[in-house]
Amino acid sequence: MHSGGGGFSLSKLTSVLKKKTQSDFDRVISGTSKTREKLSYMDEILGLWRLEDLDDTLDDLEETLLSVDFGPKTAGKVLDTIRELVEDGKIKTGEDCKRALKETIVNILVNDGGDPTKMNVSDDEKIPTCVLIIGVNGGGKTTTIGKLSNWYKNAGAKVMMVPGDTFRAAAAEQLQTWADRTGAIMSKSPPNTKPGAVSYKAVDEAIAMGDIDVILADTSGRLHTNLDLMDELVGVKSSIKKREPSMPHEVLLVLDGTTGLNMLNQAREFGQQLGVTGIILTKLDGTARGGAVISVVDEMKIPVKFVGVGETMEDLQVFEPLSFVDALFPEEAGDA
Ligand SMILES: Nc1nc2c(ncn2[C@@H]2O[C@H](COP(=O)(O)OP(=O)(O)OP(=O)(O)O)[C@@H](O)[C@H]2O)c(=O)[nH]1
Ligand SMILES: [Mg+2]
Repeated sequence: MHSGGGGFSLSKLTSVLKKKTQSDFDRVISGTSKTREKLSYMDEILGLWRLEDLDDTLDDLEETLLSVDFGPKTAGKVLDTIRELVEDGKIKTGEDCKRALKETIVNILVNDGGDPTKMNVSDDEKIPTCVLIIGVNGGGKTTTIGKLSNWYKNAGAKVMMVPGDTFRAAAAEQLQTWADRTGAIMSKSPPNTKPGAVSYKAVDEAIAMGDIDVILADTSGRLHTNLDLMDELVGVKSSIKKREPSMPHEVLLVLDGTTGLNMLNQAREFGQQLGVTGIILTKLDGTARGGAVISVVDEMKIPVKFVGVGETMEDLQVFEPLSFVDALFPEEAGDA
C-alpha cells in the first residue's frame, strides 16, 4: 500500500472497527427485532421440546426459519443437521437444540463466508486498491461509499471517489457531499460521459496522482433483472480492468436488509455477472429481515463484509457472524 497520510494499515483498520462494532452492537439488535420476535416463537417450541414429537418440533422450527426469510434450501439444510445431531444423541433438550441451531448458522456464515475483516488490497505499491460498489436502486450504495471512505480514512488511507452514477441527476453532488464530509477527493472526470469511461479515466487519474490508496467507485442502481443495465455494469468493470488488470480488488454488493428473500435473487444475478467478492448488508437499524442473508451466504458462498446501521458515516460495522446470530437468537427472548 501507499504510505500516504497517517500510514495505511489494514490491521489498524480492523482494530478501530472491532471497537466500533462493540459499541454499536445494540443497534443491530434493535434492527433485527422484527426477526427476533418471530424467532422467540422458536424458544416456545424448544420449551416444549420432546423427543417423541421430534418430527413435529423440527417441522415447526423449519417453519419459523422460513418465516424469518431463510430460504427453503438453507432452512432444510439447517434442520437436517439438527436431525442428525438428535439421532446421534448430541441434542437432548430444547437448550441443546437452540445452541446447535446457533452453531449451525454461525458455521454457515463463517465457513461459507470466510473472514469478513479481510478486505482485499492491492499488493502493488504503485497501484491503489479499487473497490467497486454495485446493487439495486436505493439500497444504500452511495451512503455506503461515504461510510467506507470514513473507514479507510480512519486507517490513514487517502481515498478517491468515482462518480460512476451518470444516470441520476443529483448523484454526483450526493457523492461530493460524502467526499467533503470524509476528506476524500473526487475524480475529475468530465460530466455526462458514460460510466465505463468515467471509471477508466478515474483509475488512470488515481494511478497518475501516485498518492491515492483507495478508489471507491459508485455506480447507478439497477434492477438485477434489467439485462441492458447489467451489461452496462459488466462494461464498467471491464473498463476498470482494461486500465489496470489487477482491479477491481473488491466488488461489493449492497443489499438492503429490509428486502428479505428477494436479496437472494439479487445476489444470484449480480454474482453471476460481476463476480461479487463481498456483501454489505444495509439498513439493519430499520425493520430488518436478517435471516435472508444467511441463505445468500449459504448459496452464493460470498462473505458479508460489513453491515450498515444508520445514515451517518459512522454507521458501518464489520460483520461479525457470532454477534449477528446472537442478535437473532437472544438469550432472554424466551422469558419475554
Ligand atoms: N436507516 C438506514 N438508512 C440507510 C442506510 N444506508 C442507506 N440508507 C438510506 O437509504 C437511502 C438510499 O441511500 P443511497 O445511498 O442513496 O442509495 P443508492 O443505492 O446509492 O441509491 P441509487 O443511487 O438511487 O441507486 C438514503 O435515504 C440513505 O440515507 C442504513 O444503513 N440505515
Ligand atoms: Mg447512489
